[in-house]
Amino acid sequence: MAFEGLADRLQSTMQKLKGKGKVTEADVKEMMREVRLALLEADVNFKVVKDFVKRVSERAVGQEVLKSLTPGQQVVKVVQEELTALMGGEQSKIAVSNRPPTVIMMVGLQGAGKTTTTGKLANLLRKKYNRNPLLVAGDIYRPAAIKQLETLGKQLSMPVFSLGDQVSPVEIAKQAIAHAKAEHHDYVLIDTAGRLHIDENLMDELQQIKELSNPDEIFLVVDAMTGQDAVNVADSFNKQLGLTGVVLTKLDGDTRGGAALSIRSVTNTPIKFVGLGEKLDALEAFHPERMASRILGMGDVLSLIEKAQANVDEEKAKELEAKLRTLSFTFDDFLEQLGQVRKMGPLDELIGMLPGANKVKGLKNLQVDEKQISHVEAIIQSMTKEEKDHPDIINASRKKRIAKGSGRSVQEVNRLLKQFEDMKKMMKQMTSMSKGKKKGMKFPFLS
Ligand SMILES: Nc1nc2c(ncn2[C@@H]2O[C@H](COP(=O)(O)OP(=O)(O)OP(=O)(O)O)[C@@H](O)[C@H]2O)c(=O)[nH]1
Ligand SMILES: [Mg+2]
Repeated sequence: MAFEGLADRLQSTMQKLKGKGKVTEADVKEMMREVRLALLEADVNFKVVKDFVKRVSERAVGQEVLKSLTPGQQVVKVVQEELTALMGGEQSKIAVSNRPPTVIMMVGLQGAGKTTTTGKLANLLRKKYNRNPLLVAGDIYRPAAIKQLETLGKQLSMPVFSLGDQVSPVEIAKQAIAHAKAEHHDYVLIDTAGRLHIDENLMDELQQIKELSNPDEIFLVVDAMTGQDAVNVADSFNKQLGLTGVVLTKLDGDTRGGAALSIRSVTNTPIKFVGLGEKLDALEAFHPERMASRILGMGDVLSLIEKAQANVDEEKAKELEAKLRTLSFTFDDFLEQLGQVRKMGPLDELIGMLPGANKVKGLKNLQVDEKQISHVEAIIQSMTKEEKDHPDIINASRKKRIAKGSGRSVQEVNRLLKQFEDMKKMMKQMTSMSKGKKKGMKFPFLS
């Protein structure tokens, strides 16, 4: 998981202070030493670390913190606020031109994820903002580049504008924009060629595309795994071309986090989106505050709720909720719910968003095994309709049959039956507790 080392270290440092009724300047100093090391180890730019530590220290030894009733918690709050500020404070929105189309240029080094991100962004623009983007194949240098974008366009059922590899990218951009106007596309996303390092010829070309197409956004796509290099790359691109935003890709890998924490301060360019996987829906708007909370183990409940809303069928959720209330919830419903939770994404990513997930022993190391879910599904699928509706009829010989049918052991069948019973009990308590109060969607499987 990204940021794991940093999150662990910061959280254990904060933990020491949190409960303290009295915090001294020496305590703060000690904590800041650890914070400093944690950030450096996460590959955060040293100057950024220095400024950060200075700001937090000044605020943390301030009267309003030390004299407060909960100084430990106040210090944690200061760290959270400063981490948020470090990553840009407010979420940065994507531009909308008042003279459509809005033109976005994607630039960056080779393999950073430009082409993939172009596809993902188009997908997000359509899905979330109801837009009608045009993809533009502006990389004429890498042999398979045009084909790659066309394949993405096909997967998305979206048009890709291409003039082959014999027309200059500047001309392609120009014609693409004219085409977009004629066809009423409201966004134009121009994929450009990658470069191994900052290369003058290609930079000139980007400059020309920029002058001619007058883009509303120039997004630098950088690989989060490259840490400090990503920051340097962002700095030079920004100086030479002027960026409006950064897309940080491959945050699904185990990046230490340095790039995410340094880019904004070093280049004064906001991170606008993050890439969280290879699939076309693995792009999210970047929220500094949520990211800071996640790093500090306060959870990212907002993102979790958004994910649920985007992926869960609301009608089905209501139906399930009603069943839970009346306790007529069966194994078939359970199966249905597993499917819904699964649609939200890899489980360990979801668990990472739960508050305190890092602290619960076992939860973190429990590599939530997608396989285990398949096992649960297999067991339920081996039950008869009657068994699913009335699990109490499942006796020893039925258990054996179910185990055999699903290729699992009788112990596993037992465990699932027990979990299901426990869950129903828990729901019973919860529904009697919250009678009358309207609750939102529930995911007993996760809670
Ligand atoms: N895990 C993960 N992989 C990603 C992400 N974004 C892109 N990739 C992968 O990174 C590789 C390179 O992506 P491309 O989109 O081709 O990169 P590019 O910048 O267009 O590369 P060039 O055109 O050669 O300069 C592909 O295998 C992508 O699937 C991400 O957020 N997470
Ligand atoms: Mg590419």
